[in-house]
Amino acid sequence: MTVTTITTTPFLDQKPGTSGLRKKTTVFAQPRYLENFVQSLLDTLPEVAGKTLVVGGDGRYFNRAAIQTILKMAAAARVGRVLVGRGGLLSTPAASVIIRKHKAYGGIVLSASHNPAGADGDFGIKYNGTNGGPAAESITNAIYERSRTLTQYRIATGPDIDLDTLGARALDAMTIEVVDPVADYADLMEHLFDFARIRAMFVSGKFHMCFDGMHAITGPYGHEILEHRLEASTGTVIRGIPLEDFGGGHPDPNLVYAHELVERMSSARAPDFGAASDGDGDRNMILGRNFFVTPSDSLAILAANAHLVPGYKHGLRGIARSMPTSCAPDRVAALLGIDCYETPTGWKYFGNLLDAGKVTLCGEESFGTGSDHVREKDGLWAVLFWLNILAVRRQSVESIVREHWRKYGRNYYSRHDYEEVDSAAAEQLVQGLRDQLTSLTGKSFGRYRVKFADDFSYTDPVDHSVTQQQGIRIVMDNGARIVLRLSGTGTSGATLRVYIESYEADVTQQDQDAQIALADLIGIAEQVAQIRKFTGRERPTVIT
Ligand code: VG1
Ligand code: CO
Repeated sequence: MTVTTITTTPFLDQKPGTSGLRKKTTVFAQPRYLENFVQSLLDTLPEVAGKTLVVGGDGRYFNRAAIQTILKMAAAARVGRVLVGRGGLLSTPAASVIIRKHKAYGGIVLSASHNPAGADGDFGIKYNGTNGGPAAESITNAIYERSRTLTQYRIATGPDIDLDTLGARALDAMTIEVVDPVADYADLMEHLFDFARIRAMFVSGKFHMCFDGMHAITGPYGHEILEHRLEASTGTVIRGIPLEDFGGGHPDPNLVYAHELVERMSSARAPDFGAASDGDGDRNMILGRNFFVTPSDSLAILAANAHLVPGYKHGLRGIARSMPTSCAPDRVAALLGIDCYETPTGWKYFGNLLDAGKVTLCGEESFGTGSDHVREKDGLWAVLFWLNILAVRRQSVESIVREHWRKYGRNYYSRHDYEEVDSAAAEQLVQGLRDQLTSLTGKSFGRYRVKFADDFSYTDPVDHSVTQQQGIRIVMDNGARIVLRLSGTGTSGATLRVYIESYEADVTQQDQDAQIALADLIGIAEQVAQIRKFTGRERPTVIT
């Protein structure tokens, strides 16, 4: 093999955010940009020589080209073996499954997840460790530091590798194994859930579902698992073919971007169950007939019903939720007598808790739910979990949620996103809040009184690492909360996220529209943070 050493100069902006390094595709595609980051990664993990790596992505534009580069650089770094999904495809949770099942040293996942794709869209790269989960901040920081002083990268020269035929081939001393992207993942799902029971529900002809693959990675997984293994009728999966530009859509499963599914679910002949996933397959949106389940409620409901599902019938060790996620799961944990952990936003903070056996289920308000079966959030897994519960309980989605509220109370919840606002103004808004933290405590706003206000800081219970400035919390005496933070996944400007929550135990008050139930708190958020002034926006871009 001929390895070429190429002289480079550092790019100073290669700092991974909430989930890997995400930039405009045009940034990634410029000469040396991807190469610099990959070399920084390989330099940070010199022990990867001789080991196995897993590589795959969500199929977006530049995925294939990036994989060819990564394979050639891995060969130059003397990596022993690389498992690649056929066509360069692997959903994020499937990559996690393959890393764990094949005891790989780690994996490189190419995705910008819910961000739009294409030549003028976004691209991303993320490193996962031996446990199958996103690398801890200590590693991503080390990669970033390395990238700032990089002077050269090494790459094998030679023709492109065939990624479309299953089987092993050699790139000099390195073996490349092209694997089925779906099989290992589907097998694990079959092991966790009662496929026979779910299949019987589909075959009865009395239960219909619609799954929106959003022309992103989960289409092939949905076809194999839902339509083939579970015998749901053909056509259950819509927009199931992965396209390089995701069909021009925004692969974010929320009420705005999954509007086709939302319309179907509110039509006269709506199916019983609707679900959607995001670009890389780790998110899930759950819908009943004319009924939206908030991700926070979904996590709480999965926890409360876990005993009905084979993979979880022996009970849960604990639950973890990200700080902005509603407190609904905490109430289930309290009743089950297990711990509920509150972590910063981003799946990497769940890894230690899962590895240490402290939690079984975890979730985020941003349509992410998962368990200790992998170390990523897992979209289809959540859908199958719901299907298993529906097959056992034989009730509608709505009646399951309403029963849950009657028993545990309802956490009214909403997130308001202000996308692509001016970065400096967004920073000023946050700084303005930090300056008010002390004076806010004890202050009254109408019927609310602030119990405490802080900038969330997290001490990992396993390795005791401390992560600071993870979001402004304004917590009221009655437990209602306003949380504000800036996104760490955007690629242009800043995105402000405002999370609003209040608890309602009274069954007669549980049927309001969330925006109405939360109107006072939304007003307080505006009053305290001066969102309109700083963002220059009259209303949020997306309301969930
Ligand atoms: C967002 C979500 C966060 C999630 C992250 C990655 O981050 O809020 O909960 O873990 O995306 O999800 P941020 O920093 O933009 O709020 V994915 O599906 O984009 O990997
Ligand atoms: Co995602």
